[in-house]
Amino acid sequence: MRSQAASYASQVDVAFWFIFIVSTILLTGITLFMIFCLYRYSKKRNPTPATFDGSIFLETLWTVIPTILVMIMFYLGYEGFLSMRQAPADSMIIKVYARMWNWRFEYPDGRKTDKLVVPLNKPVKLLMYSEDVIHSFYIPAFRNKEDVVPGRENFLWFKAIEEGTFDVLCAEYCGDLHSYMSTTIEVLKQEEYEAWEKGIVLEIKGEALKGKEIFHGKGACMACHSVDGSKILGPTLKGLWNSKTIVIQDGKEREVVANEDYIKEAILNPSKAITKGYENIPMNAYKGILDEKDIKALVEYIKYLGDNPK
Ligand SMILES: [Cu+2]
Repeated sequence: MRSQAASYASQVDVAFWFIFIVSTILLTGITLFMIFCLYRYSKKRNPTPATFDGSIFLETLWTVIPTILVMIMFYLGYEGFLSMRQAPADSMIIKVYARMWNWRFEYPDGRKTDKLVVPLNKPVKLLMYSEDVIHSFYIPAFRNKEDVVPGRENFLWFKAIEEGTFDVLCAEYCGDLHSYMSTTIEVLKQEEYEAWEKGIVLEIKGEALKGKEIFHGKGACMACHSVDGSKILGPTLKGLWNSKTIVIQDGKEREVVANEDYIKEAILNPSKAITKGYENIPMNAYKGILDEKDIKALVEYIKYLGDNPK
């Protein structure tokens, strides 16, 4: 049997095989019985027709047995359905964008990829959007499938329990190149996943990379500023580049554009203007700690965080 690579895949298979086997037995049994009756009770063999009265026993039998079978099918199906529609609260969120004729994935830190990479044994919730027509996100090895409908958000969650690379398909005919609308999902061990995550982030080069090192190293900027959009002591640096921000300067609100000059000033003279909504926690003044070159590198890093990958 194909691999059951998601936590609920075996439930789907149990329901499928139960229904398939019961249907096969019934189809075969009824067909054989019909053929037997045609032969055994033909007019040739039975010139005088017989009459029958109802049989309580038979009527009960063919009411009760199918009812039990159908209830078992319902139970197996409903159980599987519940597991598939209840995403654990700690699921990692990945956004999926479908369009004619490809899939794009967006990770919590803003990275975008065209194949899905997920950690092993971790619940992942996909929030899915279509940019044009109806598509259907389908991972056969995971036994899941969900329509992606324009104008509304759909979700699908899974916990991958098997390492490897599996096919991702579109299961809704969506135009000429529908059959090319496929990609893969790669399930990696936690450590490998983290390495992959860093690998992509490390695609930054040159000055921006130097800036990143200063950010984590002698600048210790990460103590107060996040790069993933979360709010800690100071404003996040994600998306800061060239954005408009309200600051409080000399007791008055002022709108600034976070360009090179503003960022330089904010590093060297941090208390001069405070971003609205944040406390004036005296940031280290970096005069004398960071030189002109370091600051230039930090600006490059912030630039990188702003427009890549977005
Ligand atoms: Cu499609």
